[in-house]
Amino acid sequence: GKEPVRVLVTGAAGQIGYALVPMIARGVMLGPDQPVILHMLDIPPAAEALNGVKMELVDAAFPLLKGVVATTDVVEGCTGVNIAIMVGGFPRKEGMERKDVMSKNVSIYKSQASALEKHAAANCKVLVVANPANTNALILKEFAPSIPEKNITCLTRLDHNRALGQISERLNVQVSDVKNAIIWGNHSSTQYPDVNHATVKTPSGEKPVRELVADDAWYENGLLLISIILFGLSTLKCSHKLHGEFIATVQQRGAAIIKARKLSSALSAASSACDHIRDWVLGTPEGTWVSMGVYSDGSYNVPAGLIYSFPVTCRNGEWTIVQGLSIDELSRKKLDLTAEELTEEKALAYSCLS
Ligand code: NAX
Repeated sequence: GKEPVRVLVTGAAGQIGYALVPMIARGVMLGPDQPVILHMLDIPPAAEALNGVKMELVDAAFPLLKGVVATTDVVEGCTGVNIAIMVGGFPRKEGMERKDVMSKNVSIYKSQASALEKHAAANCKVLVVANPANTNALILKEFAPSIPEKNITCLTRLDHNRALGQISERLNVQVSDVKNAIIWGNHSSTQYPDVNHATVKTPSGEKPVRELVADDAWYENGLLLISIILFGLSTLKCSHKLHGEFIATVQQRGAAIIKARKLSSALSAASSACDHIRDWVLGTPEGTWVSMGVYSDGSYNVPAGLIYSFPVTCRNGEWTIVQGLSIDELSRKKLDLTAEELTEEKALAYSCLS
């Protein structure tokens, strides 16, 4: 059989951790023939809860799970890991200044970066989930200079999947027939969910959405047009709800979940983290791209040196930014706006270092 892969989950006693570790142990992340050893890291106040999660992992008797390391020691947690999913962080609490939250997370990510740099396996792949995800990933990159920058990413796949889900719901098609949405920029409310290049599989073949809509400003009201073209006038009765709702719905979805559940997204975040790593390691299907927060090289005139979400394809364990997509004027503004926010976050993070 294959050698086990060591997967670190930080914040493993939290609610995303609780949803994520069984998915990893079942092979959802790395495939049904890939044994895993789970490293679960949390902080001392959560040690007892963490041990409870470990007990449940043992009780679930997962055939692929070859070992569990549950620890509050960063070095022990990071030693030998091939994949690191960074879910632990300092949450923003009521009335806290942005700078104070940033400062806490900067110090967490700075020290965990050093531990990963010294103790992780060579070529360890890192996914940062904890907010502010893009900037935490940037700090991690800065303080782990020997880890290739291509190996440090942040999660925007949840937003990407939310976009696919919204298109599917509104157009009444299977989510598996929708692809190539894009999340640009920050995992925050300035993110730009872009469906200009998305396609839907229909009985008469795959339809690039732009081909179906002549109007360049289709995005604001495009879903209405598309739904009428693809699915007939019967969709008209709910059509007023489609108008301009898409971007806001995707951007505000996290808040809507909190309102409904009184807790933030957990199962969808965990599932999307598995999608992110699975596609990164095992590759994206031909003709499909996904969104990942990656170190910007200046593609699409996004400032280099930010962790920014782009459309990517993956092959042989490496992501590549999809090039050459047309960016209209509305999109350009939105790409720039979210880049500006990330530039400000970066400055704030650096000011916390000094
Ligand atoms: P929880 O508060 O349930 O869990 C966080 C866990 O991290 C806790 O067990 C805590 O003890 C631990 N922790 C804190 N500091 C740590 C440290 N220095 N080392 C190791 N562990 C540490 O939060 P949960 O709902 O699981 O969310 C986790 C993070 O994901 C949050 O930062 C949240 O904002 C972020 N999210 C990011 C998403 C994304 O798409 N990028 C979506 C979901 C989620 O909101």
